[in-house]
This record gives sequence, structure tokens and C-alpha cells, in this order.
Amino acid sequence: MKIIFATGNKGKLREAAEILGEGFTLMCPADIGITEDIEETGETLEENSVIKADYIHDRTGMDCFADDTGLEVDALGGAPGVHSARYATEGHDFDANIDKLLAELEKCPGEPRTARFRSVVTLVFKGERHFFEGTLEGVIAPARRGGNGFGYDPVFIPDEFPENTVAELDDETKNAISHRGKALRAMAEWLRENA
Ligand code: ITT
Repeated sequence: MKIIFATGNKGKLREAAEILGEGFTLMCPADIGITEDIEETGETLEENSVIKADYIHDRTGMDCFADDTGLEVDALGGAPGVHSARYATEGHDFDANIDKLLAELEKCPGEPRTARFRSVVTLVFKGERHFFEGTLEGVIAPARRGGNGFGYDPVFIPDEFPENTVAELDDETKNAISHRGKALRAMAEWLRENA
């Protein structure tokens, strides 16, 4: 089926295409001439996920979905959470975000470095919203390792692979355990049953 993924993040788009596989033809907003940044004014992942999906559905009338993801670090009271993309600066500066995260954790020596990625996916199908969620538990590494993935992957060690950061895993392995993999596989299953 043809569906729009309401994202401007190329890493997310690549992962979603691999997770959803051949039964889905994925398009992104830029493919249909929508290039502006969608303002994420919500206070929760759920709200921002709805804002992005509704924005694209309102302008196209097409089935679409959005993913809002946050990194929740326990020692930082759940930060950066909904502010993960703009933690250090207003731009989506992955490097600056990681520098700030490591600096904030240095201020809490002895505290556990446990954290999780949480993805909330909003699907708008035939004009109705449906929600899917996935989490990945792990710990924050003391320094960057690995060159795969994107965002905070170089400093996130998943419980399933305690020797590796997510950026040291290949795409297939990341997708098999990831927050996004879990949420999007649940969405695909729902669509197979209901579409
Ligand atoms: P869209 O809103 O256009 O989809 P975005 O990058 O702004 O793209 P989010 O609002 O969901 O996405 O922001 C979440 C930030 O969290 C994102 O910029 C990354 O830095 C990080 N992030 C999201 N998914 C991640 C993943 O799988 N691995 C590592 N970091 C991730």
C-alpha cells in the first residue's frame, strides 16, 4: 500500500522502509512538494506525533503516519524526552545534543545511566487516528562509539547487546530490537488486518 511517512529525518525514513518491507510504498512529504518544517509545539511525544500526522493528512487527504521519538534518561528526570531533537540548539544538531547529554550526566556521578528510547507512531488511516508505541531500554555510554544509525545512537547501549552502542549495530539488528521497529511492526500488523 501507498502511505506517507510525515518525517524530514532521512535516518527514520530509511529505517521505516526496511522495517515495513515490500508491501508498503513509502513517500515522504518532500516527495509531494511539502518541504516546510512542521512546528512541534506539543508537550508530549503523543501530541507531537499527532501534530505531524494531522499536518500531512490535512493537506493531502492521504493515509499517513508520523513518529515522535524521545530519549528518556532516568538520572536527568526523563530529559531530553520530548525535547530530544532540540536539546542543545534549535537546529537538529546530533553532535551538540550528545555533547550536552554527556556533560549533563557528568554532573550526576554515581547515578545509574539507565535510559530508553520511546517512539509514538500516529497513523491516520481513512481519516481516523490509531496509535502504536515502542521502547528500547539501555544505558548511556561514557563516550561515542560506532558510525551507523543517527541521533543518539553512538552513546546508547541497548540491554540486548551490552557490548555495543546502537551505532555499532547494523541496520537490520537495530530494527529488530528498536523502539521504531516495535512500533512500526505493530502498525503494519494492524494495517494487514484492517486495510
Ligand atoms: P521528524 O520530526 O521530521 O520525524 P526529527 O528528527 O525531528 O524528525 P523527532 O522530533 O522524533 O524527530 O526527534 C527525536 C530526536 O531524537 C531526533 O532528532 C534524534 O536526534 C533522536 N532520535 C530519534 N530516533 C532515534 C533513534 O532511532 N536513534 C537515535 N536517536 C534518535
